[in-house]
Amino acid sequence: MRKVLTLCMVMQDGKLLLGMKKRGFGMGRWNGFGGKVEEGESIEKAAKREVFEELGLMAKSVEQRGLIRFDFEDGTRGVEVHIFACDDFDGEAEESEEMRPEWFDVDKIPIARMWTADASRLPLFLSGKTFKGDFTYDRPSSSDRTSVIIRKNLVVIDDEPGRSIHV
Ligand code: 6OG
Repeated sequence: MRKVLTLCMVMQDGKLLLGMKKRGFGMGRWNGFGGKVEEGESIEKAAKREVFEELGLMAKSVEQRGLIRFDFEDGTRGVEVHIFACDDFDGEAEESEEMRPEWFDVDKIPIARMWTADASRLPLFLSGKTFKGDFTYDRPSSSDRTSVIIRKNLVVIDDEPGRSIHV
């Protein structure tokens, strides 16, 4: 089974909060906040829990905006990433053992230091669209090497934002 992961993009006053991943998968890259869905936990609840664990923010509501499956040609197991938006939260973003957070103006997003496919999905996200897709990378990124996209498919779906997206 593919790992099910959450990724929450936190926004406020037109700025996007990103975290520099300090350890583990995707270390050395800016990303949203998230992680594995636990057994018996809803994906939405996992998204809120991870935002609290990695950032100390209490997400009051999250809205699902994307679902992307990532595979790796090198045989590494693929992941299914459920992407959420959150602009309704309590607290201040704080650095954790996993993430160093920073607010970015949307025209100053450090795209060169994010996962390669983020250059395709972030503009859709920022323009309010809901999307789904599949990307295949040659292998997972490391802090000194960006993954190369071998295949890609990304579509905007017309469903109402916020409802569950099925692949
Ligand atoms: P942990 O397993 O460290 O959570 N994630 C990805 N994010 C992007 N932008 N691109 C990918 O392409 C990703 N694969 C995983 C999901 C991993 C975190 O990294 C995200 C989780 O939020 C392959 O707990």
